[in-house]
Amino acid sequence: MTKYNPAKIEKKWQKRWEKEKLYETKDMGKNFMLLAEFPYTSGNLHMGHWFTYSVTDIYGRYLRMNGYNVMCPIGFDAFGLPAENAAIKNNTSPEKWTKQNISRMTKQLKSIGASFDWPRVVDTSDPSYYKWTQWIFLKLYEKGLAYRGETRVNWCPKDKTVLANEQVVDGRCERCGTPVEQRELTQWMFRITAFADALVDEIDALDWPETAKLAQKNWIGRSEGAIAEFKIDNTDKVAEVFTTRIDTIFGATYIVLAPEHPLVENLKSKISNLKDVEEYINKAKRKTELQRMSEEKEKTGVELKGISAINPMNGEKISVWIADYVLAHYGTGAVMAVPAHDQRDYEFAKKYKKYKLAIKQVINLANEEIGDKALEEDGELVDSGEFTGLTSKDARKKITEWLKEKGIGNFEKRCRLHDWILSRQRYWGAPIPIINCKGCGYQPVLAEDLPVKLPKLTDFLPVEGGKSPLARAGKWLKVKCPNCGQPAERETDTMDTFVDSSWYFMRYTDPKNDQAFADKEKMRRWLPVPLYIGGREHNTMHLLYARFIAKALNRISLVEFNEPFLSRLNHGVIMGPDGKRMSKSRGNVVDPDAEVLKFGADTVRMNFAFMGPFEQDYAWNSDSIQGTYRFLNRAWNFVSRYEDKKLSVAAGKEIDVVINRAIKEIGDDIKSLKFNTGVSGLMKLLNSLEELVGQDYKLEIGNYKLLLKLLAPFAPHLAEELWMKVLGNKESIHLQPWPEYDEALITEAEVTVVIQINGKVRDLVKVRAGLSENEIRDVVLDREKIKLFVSGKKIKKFIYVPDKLVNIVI
Ligand code: ANZ
Ligand code: ZN
Repeated sequence: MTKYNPAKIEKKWQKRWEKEKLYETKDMGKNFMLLAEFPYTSGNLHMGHWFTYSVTDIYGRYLRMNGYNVMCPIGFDAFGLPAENAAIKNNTSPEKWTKQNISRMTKQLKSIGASFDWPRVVDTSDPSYYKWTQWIFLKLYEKGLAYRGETRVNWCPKDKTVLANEQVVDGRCERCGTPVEQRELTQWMFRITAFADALVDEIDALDWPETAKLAQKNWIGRSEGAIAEFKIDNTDKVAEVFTTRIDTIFGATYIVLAPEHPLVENLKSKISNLKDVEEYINKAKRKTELQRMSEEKEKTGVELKGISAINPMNGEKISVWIADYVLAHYGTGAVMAVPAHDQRDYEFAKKYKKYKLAIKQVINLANEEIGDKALEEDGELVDSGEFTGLTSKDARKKITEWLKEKGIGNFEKRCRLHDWILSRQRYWGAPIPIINCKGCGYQPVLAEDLPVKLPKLTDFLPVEGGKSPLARAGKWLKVKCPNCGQPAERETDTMDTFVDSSWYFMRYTDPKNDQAFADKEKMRRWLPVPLYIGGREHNTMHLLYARFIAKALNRISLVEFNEPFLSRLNHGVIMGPDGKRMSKSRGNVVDPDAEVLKFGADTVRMNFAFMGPFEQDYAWNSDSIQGTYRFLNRAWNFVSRYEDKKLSVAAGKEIDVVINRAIKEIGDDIKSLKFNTGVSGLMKLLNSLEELVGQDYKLEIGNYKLLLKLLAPFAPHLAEELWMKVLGNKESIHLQPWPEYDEALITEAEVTVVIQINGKVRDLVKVRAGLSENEIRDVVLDREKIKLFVSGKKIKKFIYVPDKLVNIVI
């Protein structure tokens, strides 16, 4: 018997599988694209990548054994700032840096032993890929879904580029930590707001974690309300406000405008404290949106003296202010302030007490009075003229109708979502395929002239005035206008890398196509993606952008699906052994390559599966990996001994029960993505088999084969080696079907348990009969639906009627 030596067998099988094209997918079959987020080309695979790809691969192998034509694609998200920064620092080119990283990461990815379909690999920085990123941009441009517009942007003065809101962390650039400034710039944008309703309404039908759905809804921030006009006294001007609480309008005791609101400019001649006002405006302009929205921050503002507005409901004259907590680009950039019922307005009115901003209660709530907080809930209207006595809900409808009749208001929906700014003033991205002609304006590059290739440069520092380094590429820059033939210039902005990654999964279906971004028939066979696995940090941007691009392409009939990812699984984060996020500065980074050298890829893969539910975060634990390694050694020795003993005669019923139950349980676990219990199942199975053999039972070869098949998705190299070399098979274990089980041998009944929260039925769950209270508690609290209700709340009581009902009191 030989000793288990992963170093010897793993490389061998990886090479052989690749040579025999074991995981190269054909288009026909029961197709299943098992998508895991592709890596950014940072140069190194870290624990998070290993976690994602090894666990995803377990599922992929299981599906393949169950008759699916599984595609496990892989690629590289290869454009982006770090390449450029590294190039500047190390005096090389972003291209070289990226290509080196790709080749290093390819080696690392291969060492996982995952069933990646390598010939389908995509590299978003390759001209054969970004040609189609550019083509998609042009299609959207043609339909008015890409446009150029003036916008206030976050600007990093060090990286000299525009940042998305999400790339600003605590007012600083996510990448380099420099405080972010605000600038007005003309930028290329995608009209994602045109799809806001669809993006909200169509997410419910998807099989996604509720947390991800909620994150997108909050991000889009749709709210339904009304607009109303407040006349500015002694002028022909009006301030139009957007409110979700028009029922409180009788309590509106002043108006607040965003500092950038055009009315301020228009009313200048009437403002008596103009100097103070202008000073305030200048200060506000330097803050980011997030700083301005911050709830904790003390509210500041300044009154526009000499100006007053008129409350349209009761004719009262009220003062007009500007304050930076009112955002210029949300709603109408103006709010009616109701200090009695809005906390921000309340704090503001208290702060500027000396101006006597009245706090006028117009909503009654049973037994509640305004103390040191506004009364924000719905209630019954008081002091509200003819609307007194209505509920808030009825009043919102009636008051809006009243305003509408008078022509000074209407129902209105607004979204917090802004259009997607895709311009980046950087080099290492897909050039925006536009030509700027003095006579004809912005002209699209002709489709036959795509790709607009990145020119070779030596200097990647941004050009003064915030222009992309491409502004330095003299020769590349000068082209003829495709419309009039006169000398013109290329656009020098490149695209946000989120554009590249918004469609990469489509390219996997047809990665070499040079006539289309992907063939329609091929997309029909593979898309939409049935399961997408990735990190929860992508709940909003990447996932939202990909949904938008799918919807936009669908609207222009380029794809047939309207949602790209039918289900989504968010994996957890692997922390350092100290339970903190792994980082070089903390010195708690565990390098997966080193672990592979010590234990082999099979152990590392299996250990990830074993750590716990895929969705949760874990601290790296070296005991657990030792344990997994010992288990694989035992499995190796157990099967290896088969040859020594030459066992032959059939085993008794006891073995059949053990094995049939294992097939079902391990299969069910993998199918429902509960990989950790799958591994425990395997451990249990091996224990039982070892015991039985210890009691002098004899196993037939079929039992050994079975054990290996169940092990194959988790430890593919070990299983293959034993399958071929010890049990003497000729065809790869990874092409074998998943074993079937005999239902009759697994007699344990299943029951359906009703789950209630505070007495209301919220969910049902099928479980094995006879679970204990602790067992059912784990099952119940792990359910997405239940988590939504329970998370952050205290469980007062957990009532269990065995096999029938659970009631959680919170
Ligand atoms: C009066 C009012 C009374 C309000 C009340 C709330 C409570 P969401 O739900 O997020 O859409 N608002 C409107 N435009 C704003 C802007 N540009 N910047 C900051 N705040 C703005 O919030 C809508 C509410 O946010 C609106 O309803 C308005 O305040 C404020 F008892 O109007 B409300
Ligand atoms: Zn022209």
